[in-house]
Amino acid sequence: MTDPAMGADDALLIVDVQNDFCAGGALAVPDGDAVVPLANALARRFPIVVLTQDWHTPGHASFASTHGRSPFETIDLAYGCQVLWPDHCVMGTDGAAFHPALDVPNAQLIVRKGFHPSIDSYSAFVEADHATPTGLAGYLRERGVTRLFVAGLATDFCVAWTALDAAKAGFEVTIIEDACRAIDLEGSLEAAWKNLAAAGVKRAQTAAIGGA
Ligand code: VGL
Ligand code: ZN
Repeated sequence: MTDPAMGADDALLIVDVQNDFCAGGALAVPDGDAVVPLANALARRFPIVVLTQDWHTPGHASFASTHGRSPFETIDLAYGCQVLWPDHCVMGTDGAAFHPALDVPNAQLIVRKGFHPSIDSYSAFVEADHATPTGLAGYLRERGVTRLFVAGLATDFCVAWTALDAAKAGFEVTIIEDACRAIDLEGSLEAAWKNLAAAGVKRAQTAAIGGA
């Protein structure tokens, strides 16, 4: 199945293709680097391209070290259950920088998220308190976007939460499956696909996007 050519109301969102999620990074996603060439190629087919960056304060509430706990344990925070991660994507550090081979000169907006010290944000739309907006929905709406295509890292966390919130905000959402990689923590990938399907989020392959 080939998608119709991208139109003026189609946007690509490239999620968290940052050093800490790639090989050698603090929270390396298995095979995470593999999304880079796909993201680069996809970006050239879209009139509107947005990048996201996970962007935490030192001592962020999502870091295990902040609580004297071990990575991948969970903890109850004010807004609910939080997975505790190794320190990653600390604002301004090399780990928070985009992968050096990410080559998307036509990206028009970079959304940083997770910068409130006590709130995580997997989603590029609404922080983990389910209340604090990033402003991305308004930006996309003002630019006339109706269809949103999502690629990047990690499928089962930031990509999934972003896609779910995008669908909730009224966008028609497609995850470009081969341009994503997952962390897959205790069944999180399967659970994510289930939630995504229930929310009406579609799945596609890079080759079918934009009449490549
Ligand atoms: C992410 C865990 C923690 C992601 C970000 O980009 O999927 N995962 N912070
Ligand atoms: Zn994070």
